Amino acid sequence: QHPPARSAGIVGAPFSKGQSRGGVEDGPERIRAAGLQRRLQQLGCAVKDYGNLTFEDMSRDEPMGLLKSVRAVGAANQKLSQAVRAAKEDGHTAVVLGGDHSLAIGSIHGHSVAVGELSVVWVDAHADINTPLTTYTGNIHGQPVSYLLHELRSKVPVLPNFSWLKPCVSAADVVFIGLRDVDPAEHYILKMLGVKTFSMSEMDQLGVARVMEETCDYLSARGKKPIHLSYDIDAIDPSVAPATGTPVVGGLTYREGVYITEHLCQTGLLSAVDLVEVNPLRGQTEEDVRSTVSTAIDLLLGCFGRVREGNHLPDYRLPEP
Ligand code: EXY
Ligand code: MN
Ligand code: MN
Ligand code: MN
Repeated sequence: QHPPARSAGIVGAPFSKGQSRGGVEDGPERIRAAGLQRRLQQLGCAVKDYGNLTFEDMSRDEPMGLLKSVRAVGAANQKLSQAVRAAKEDGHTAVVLGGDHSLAIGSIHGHSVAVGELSVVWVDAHADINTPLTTYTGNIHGQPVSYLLHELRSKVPVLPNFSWLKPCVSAADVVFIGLRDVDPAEHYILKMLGVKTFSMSEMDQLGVARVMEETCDYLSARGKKPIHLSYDIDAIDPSVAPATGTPVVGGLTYREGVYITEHLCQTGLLSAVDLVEVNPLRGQTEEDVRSTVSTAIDLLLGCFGRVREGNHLPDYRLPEP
């Protein structure tokens, strides 16, 4: 019924320079401290924790026009790309704990270097597809998709510390889920490229089960490629996951959020997962942080075979009286 639980290769990426709020670099430790490894192991999943990457401080990283921390983001993603590639080559399903969403640049790039063409499922309130020329915040966490798409190659300049990056994803291999805060230029790009999107309107109209059925049918029509799930915690409604830098009302319920991971796990194609934008400093209370982190853990467990009907290990035997 469900594919056998596999092994998770966890890479912590405490990186925050893709946006301007402190705290998101503490995401990986908070998620680990809430018991991620133990909970995965209880599912029968093997876990290799590669620890946290360390990112050098850039001595000179002046803004380029609006664009902030370009060199730091470029260098961090190059490092992450190599780490994700290594986790894939060790045979794991890669798990990248962010950190901000600019990390998807390196994560998806490293994944594709290791396994070739990918399908990408991007679960987010935002489309993160601004180019360096359309952004009006200058935050690179609002831009990673544009750096990765073949179709936008001529619209994205080669930036300092980004010369290693080659676009590696086709627009037709990407599905967005959860959109509800999309800039005009981003909307234009999505329409121009004909990208498949399920905004919160479609979620309301179709329900999560049909959204996931259509997502998988759409992606598999182009061949059963390994799936990269890039999950921004801000896709989930802020009432459930408030500790994040750019919360947007009207998000996924906890149940919708978890269902997405359960469904993708069942395809047997899930090959890497990013869980990003958990920012412990953005919670108003400790309960806000706990609820956000606990949701992040449940999303990751869903990716590795946890189902709500219950689970048991294959070698479980009833105790004899
Ligand atoms: N579209 C806005 C921007 O480009 O700055 C907001 C992006 C927020 C991105 C968060 C991580 O998903
Ligand atoms: Mn995002
Ligand atoms: Mn977002
Ligand atoms: Mn399906």
